[in-house]
Amino acid sequence: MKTRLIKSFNNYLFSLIIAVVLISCTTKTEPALGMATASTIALDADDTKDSVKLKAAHVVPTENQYNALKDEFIAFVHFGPNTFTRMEWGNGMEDPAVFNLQSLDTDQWCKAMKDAGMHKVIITAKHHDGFVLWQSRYTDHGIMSSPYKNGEGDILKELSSSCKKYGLKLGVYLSPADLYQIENKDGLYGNLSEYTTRTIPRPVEGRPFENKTTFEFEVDDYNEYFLNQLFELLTEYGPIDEVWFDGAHPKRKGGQQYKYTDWKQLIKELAPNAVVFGKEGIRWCGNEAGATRDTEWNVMPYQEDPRTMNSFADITAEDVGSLDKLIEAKYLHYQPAETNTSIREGWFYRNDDEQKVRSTDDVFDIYERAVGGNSIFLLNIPPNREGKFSYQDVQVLKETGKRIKETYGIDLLTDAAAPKELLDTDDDTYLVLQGQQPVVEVSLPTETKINRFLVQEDVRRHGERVSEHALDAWIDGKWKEVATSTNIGYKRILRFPEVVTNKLRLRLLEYRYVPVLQHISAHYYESRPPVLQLERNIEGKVSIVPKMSDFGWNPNGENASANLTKGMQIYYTTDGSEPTKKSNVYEEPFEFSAGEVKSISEMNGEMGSVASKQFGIMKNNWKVVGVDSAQKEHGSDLLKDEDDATYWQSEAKKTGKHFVSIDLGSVLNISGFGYTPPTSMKNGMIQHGGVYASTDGSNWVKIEDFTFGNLINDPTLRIHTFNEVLATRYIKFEATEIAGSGTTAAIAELDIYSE
Ligand code: FUL
Repeated sequence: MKTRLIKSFNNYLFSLIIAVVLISCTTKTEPALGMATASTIALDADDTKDSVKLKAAHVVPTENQYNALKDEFIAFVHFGPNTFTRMEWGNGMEDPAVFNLQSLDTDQWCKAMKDAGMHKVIITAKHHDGFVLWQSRYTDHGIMSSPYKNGEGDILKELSSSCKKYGLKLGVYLSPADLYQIENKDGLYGNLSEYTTRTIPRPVEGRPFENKTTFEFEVDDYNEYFLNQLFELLTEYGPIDEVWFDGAHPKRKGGQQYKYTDWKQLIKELAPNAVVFGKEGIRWCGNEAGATRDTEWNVMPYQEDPRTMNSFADITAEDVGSLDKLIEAKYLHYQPAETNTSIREGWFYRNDDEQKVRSTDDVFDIYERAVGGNSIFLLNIPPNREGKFSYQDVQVLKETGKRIKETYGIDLLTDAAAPKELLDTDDDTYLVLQGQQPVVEVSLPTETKINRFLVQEDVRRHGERVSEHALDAWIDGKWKEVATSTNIGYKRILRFPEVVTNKLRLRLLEYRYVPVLQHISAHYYESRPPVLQLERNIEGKVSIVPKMSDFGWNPNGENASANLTKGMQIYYTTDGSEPTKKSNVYEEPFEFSAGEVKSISEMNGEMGSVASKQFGIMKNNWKVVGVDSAQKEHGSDLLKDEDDATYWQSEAKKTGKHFVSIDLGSVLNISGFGYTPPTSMKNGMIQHGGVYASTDGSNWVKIEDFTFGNLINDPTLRIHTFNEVLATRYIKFEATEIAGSGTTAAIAELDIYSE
């Protein structure tokens, strides 16, 4: 034991020397600049690939953009008439009385956001329906005409004071699209009014502004209305740190144009710290699902100068910032992405039982991909009709915050030997990595469990430069590569299977100019063996994967629990026995015709729970030979496609009686069947029916009846076993009663079990 200690101390000393040698090869404090930095840099006609690279490496964020990046995890709040009408988009003609708010608890919102580790909240002061949540002087279509506090309430005021109490920044979403101003007869949107010089804010009798600033703009009625409202929002609710301009338009009218350059001037003066979303400040990530790009550069190519542009198109392609794209541009412009999605299915609250809420795994996975992928994570939490965040949402926020704290609040490199500029949390220190092969080596005083590594470039002063990097860990006396990735930028989180090591090495492999790092840290995410899910495809191949969340809205295609539990092992059996570490190791989908597969996951020695599935006979020879009816997109083949997400659904019939008959391809001895109802709708659950057999597909003999209960509340697989094994080639299922007195029958999947 003693010799081991001495040995590891010697190793530590040796690594310390290496680290010192490495540091001495680098310049630490002198900036590594090949030209002046700026947040927008023009390209010239004679720029070459190399000069574009150099310029791209010198595009830096503005102070406001940098602060927005540092906020990392921020909240979105969608609240308004839609919360009460259960619509995603209103039509602008809603009676303000539908916003029947009886209570409001913005402190509860802010506490939940704070617990989640969020730093800012952006509220829909006005969504596309035009209803305003604050006491605007310029319209009656809003909170002032609703029952809330007899028309005296002001949600912005309440939120702004809660934000102060909880130390959160505030942002406002002011929708340029405005259906109320389009639809009502005196509406200003697209009313073809003249552009004349107008003073902002327009004085309103009896309601003076404390802020006496005024502006003169050459605008039409709607732009004036919009500027007046911006003036109210930016001067009467404390500092505003973000202004969110949504690009979506349910409707347009009269060729209405937006004079964004005037809006911008007003924002710059009244809210100097605000970043502007949807314009040159912050860009949309390109989807609303929580999907992230593997490589998210924040230096964007523009054909026009973004500093003077009036309208900005959405940037949605997968590759937007590679060198090949930059070369085609006239301007390079720093513009960080916001990854925006909702914790619920939809942007507005609808209800607590049907509107699914993302799991903590899901939210934490998006957090790591978004924040750890050079973007800002903007998560929407829609308040309910009691003016609160629902219980489930609060729990997920709490648990996500706990995971962030437990994982990223503990830096395992605190006592490590490595360049101190990288280990400290001081934004003003950085490390220039000059030399043939820029490498950072870190030595830990003891063997440490690590599965996350975080690295940041000094984007504020040096921009984003690294385009390829790798991480090695010292294991069994040699370096082992544990993770590779592309760019870094503001922050990159590398996730990899757990290693136990006392030395790490970060290699910067490709870069646009001398790499300059700002911070590194190592972490451990306490992952647990995930719950498994077994599926068989139509070719008969069984796959076993961590269970995907069943959040159906805008799926981002990521398997959150697989992302979080890197380094997991799966074992399985096909003979009915309990799986253990000695069972088959699952590596890839395997062929399996019928019977039970049992599986178990293992992570770092800890075993998960057993997941099993009974697979019926293969369906590739089945033919549906009779069906009473089928709805257009729900044909009868969907009941045998091995996909629970698709289903057969009959037309409606008052009696609720429907049937489907199948040719199994040959005579088989069958012992029962499985019925999986659809989960995406509550219609068509077959709760009672009969099974028939036939040798020729036309003369049927009744075998027995079946009954399934509680299908609406629990729409999962039901198995009916026959009293006796049945030898048949043709089988018919007749639905005689549909749950909830329904009139159509539906089957997501039918399984037939052999002896
Ligand atoms: C979209 C809007 O249409 C949605 O309602 C929501 O506000 C989302 C954040 O942006 O474009």
